[in-house]
Amino acid sequence: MIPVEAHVSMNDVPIVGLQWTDRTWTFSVPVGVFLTLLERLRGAPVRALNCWLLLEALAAVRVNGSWSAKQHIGHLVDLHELDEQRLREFINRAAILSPADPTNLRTEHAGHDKTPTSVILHRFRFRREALVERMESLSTEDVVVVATHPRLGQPFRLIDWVYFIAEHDDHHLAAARHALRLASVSPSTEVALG
Ligand code: NI
Repeated sequence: MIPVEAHVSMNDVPIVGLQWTDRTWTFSVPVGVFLTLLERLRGAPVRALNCWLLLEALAAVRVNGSWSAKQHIGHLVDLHELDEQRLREFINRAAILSPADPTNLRTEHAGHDKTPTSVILHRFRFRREALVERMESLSTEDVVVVATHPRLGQPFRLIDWVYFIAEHDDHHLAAARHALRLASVSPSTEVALG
């Protein structure tokens, strides 16, 4: 059992979310969990919807210049083309995958904050379903094909990349929830809500 003192002191230290690019990776998922990972990818838009059962206006609020909840989910939509491209690269046995834009310019200029949440969610679900459908038809041989991730400089299997996407989804879902929480207590929210 955890001593009470330890429990109290743990409560005193808030958990700060790690920056995505600060994460380090050990890839070891067995091929047999591929379909489990596809369920995570398929379920991300539904979990994003669950995240948004709050005021629409809160979802567009940016606190201290950080991304709004809409931008976090819109970012997952923006990455769809890169995901499709990387899937093709794995299938075509490319040595190295296409890089992501580290500045996320597309998300910065996409206008997600002015787009209704229902539209962002529809785009996310539609595109994600298409990606998962393609992945469902892969063979065991495809799932273990290796390519190098350009930013990590680390070779990984297609199944490791799918795990990477699932973790990236969760990273932004958690960040969207955090942005909503910040928006709900921020003085600037009153302005946003008019
Ligand atoms: Ni990201």
